[in-house]
Amino acid sequence: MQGLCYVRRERLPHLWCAGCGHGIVLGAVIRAMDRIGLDQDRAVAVSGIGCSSRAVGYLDMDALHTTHGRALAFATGIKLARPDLTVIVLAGDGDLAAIGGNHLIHAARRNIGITCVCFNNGIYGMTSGQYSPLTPTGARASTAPYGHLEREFDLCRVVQAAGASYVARSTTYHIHQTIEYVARALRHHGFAFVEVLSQCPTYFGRGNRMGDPVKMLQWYRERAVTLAQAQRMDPEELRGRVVIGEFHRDEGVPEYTRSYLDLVARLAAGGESR
Ligand SMILES: Cc1ncc(C[n+]2csc(CCOP(=O)(O)OP(=O)(O)O)c2C)c(N)n1
Ligand code: SF4
Repeated sequence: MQGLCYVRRERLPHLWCAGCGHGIVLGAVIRAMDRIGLDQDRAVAVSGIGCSSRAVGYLDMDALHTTHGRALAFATGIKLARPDLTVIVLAGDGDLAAIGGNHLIHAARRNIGITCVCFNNGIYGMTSGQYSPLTPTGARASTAPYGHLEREFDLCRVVQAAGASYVARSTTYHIHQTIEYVARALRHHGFAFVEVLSQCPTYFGRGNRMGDPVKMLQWYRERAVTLAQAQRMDPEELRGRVVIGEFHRDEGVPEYTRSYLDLVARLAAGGESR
C-alpha cells in the first residue's frame, strides 16, 4: 500500500467493526498524504470522540485525541501557535455537526488553514446508534425507532455558506474522488472541508435493514449523483439522492493565521496601534 510511512503499524489491527467505512476513509486520507508528499514531521492530526475519531491514533505523526466536539477548537489553537504546520481534523458527523457545530461554523467563517474531514455515517456509532444532525429524514436510529422526523443538514452547504474556501463531498464507494479531494484540501491554504459518506453496518445498516457492507457501498453508488448531473435534475428527482463533487474552491479568500501574523508584524514594526 502507498503511504505506509504514515501508518502506526504497531497499532494494528484497528478496532473498527468488520465492514465499517471509517477504515476506507482513513485509507483515502493516507493515500492523499502520500500523493502530496506530506511531511509528517510538520503535520498534526486532531480528533474529538467517536469511532471515526479513533483514526488519528493510526497516523504516525503528532496527534491529539481531544474532547467530544472540540477537535476544531484545539486545532485552531495549534494552527495559531504554529501556522507552519499542516493541521488535519478527522471527526464524525455527530462530533462536527452537533456538539461541535459552532466550532465548525466559526472555523469556516475565519477561513483558518485547517483541513477537516467529516466521516459521515449518519449516526452516532460509538454510542450505539442515536441520530445525528446528518441522519436522513425517515431513517431509523435508537432514538428514532419509528423513523427520524427532522430534516438533515446539507453540511457542505452550511460550511460553504459560513465561509469555507474549499468544500467537497464524496463517499467510501467513490474512493478515487475521495483521495483527490482530500489531497486538494491538504494543499489548500484556507479552511478546507471534505465530507465522506461512510457506512456503519453495525448501527445504521442493521437498524435500517440495509444488508451487508457491500450492499451499503452499492447503495452509495446508486444514490450518488455528480454535481453536473444534479444541475440537470429537478428537486423531485433529487429527493433521496446525495450530490457528490467539489462544490467550492477559492484561493483568494484571506486565511486567518496569515492575517493574524501580518497584524503582529505590523504592530511589531511600530505600525498602527488600533
Ligand atoms: C460531552 C460529551 N457528550 C457525549 C459524549 C458521548 N459520545 C461519545 S462519541 C459520541 C458520538 C459520536 O458520533 P460521531 O461523531 O457521529 O462519530 P461515529 O462514532 O459515528 O464515528 C457521543 C455522543 C461524550 N463523550 N462527551
Ligand atoms: S459502530 Fe459503526 S462506526 Fe463504529 S466501528 Fe462499528 S461500524 Fe464503524
